[in-house]
Amino acid sequence: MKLFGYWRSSATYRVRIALALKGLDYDYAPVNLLKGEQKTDAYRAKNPTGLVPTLATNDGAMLNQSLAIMEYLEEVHPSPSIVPGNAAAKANIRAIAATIACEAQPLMNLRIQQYLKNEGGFDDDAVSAWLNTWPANAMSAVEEMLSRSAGDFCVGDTPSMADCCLVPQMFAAERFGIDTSSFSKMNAVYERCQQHPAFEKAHPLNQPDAPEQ
Ligand SMILES: N[C@@H](CCC(=O)N[C@@H](CS)C(=O)NCC(=O)O)C(=O)O
Repeated sequence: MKLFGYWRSSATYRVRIALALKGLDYDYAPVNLLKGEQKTDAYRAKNPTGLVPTLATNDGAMLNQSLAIMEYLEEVHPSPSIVPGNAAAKANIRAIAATIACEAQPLMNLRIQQYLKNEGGFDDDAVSAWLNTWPANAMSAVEEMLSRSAGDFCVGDTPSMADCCLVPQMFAAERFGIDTSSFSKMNAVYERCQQHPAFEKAHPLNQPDAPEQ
């Protein structure tokens, strides 16, 4: 398998965690978002959204969308599971993952922040207010979801696809100055995940395209 991604991309980070939790090896092809490599025709031929990640599978498929890629990994390599438990637990895992991937992260993505600044006339304070409203609202919903489902991890005591989404979201929130101080459950899970070897392996700073400093 080959993963096309970027060290600091939260959607790529999700897939890296899933690959690491399942103990799967893969090649890595960096796509430099700051240089706009995601917008080239060559990359768009692999992923029409012009976003990372993309996973090229061993049997020639070119997969887009981090949630779909993680579901693919679960189908093809079911053990260890990243969607464990009974039907309700699985639904909770997918709901937390979707709330982060569909409701929070898209509203703080690079191209959205660039549009707010370049086309919308937002200064740094206005962008910060945006981030602390829209993505933060979705994160607040995740905090409530965790109060119903969390054990050591987002749902129960096993790391799952929900944690694959939560950790990159918390990392990005730190980076963009979203106030997470009231999200005690999310912070507890985030801290626990960071002690886990799979999450450590997937950390942005441990990727080959991360800058040395
Ligand atoms: N829904 C997509 C989101 C992908 C996404 O937003 N990727 C970001 C990095 S985390 C990206 O490629 N941004 C480049 C840009 O905005 O130009 C997924 O889950 O794969």
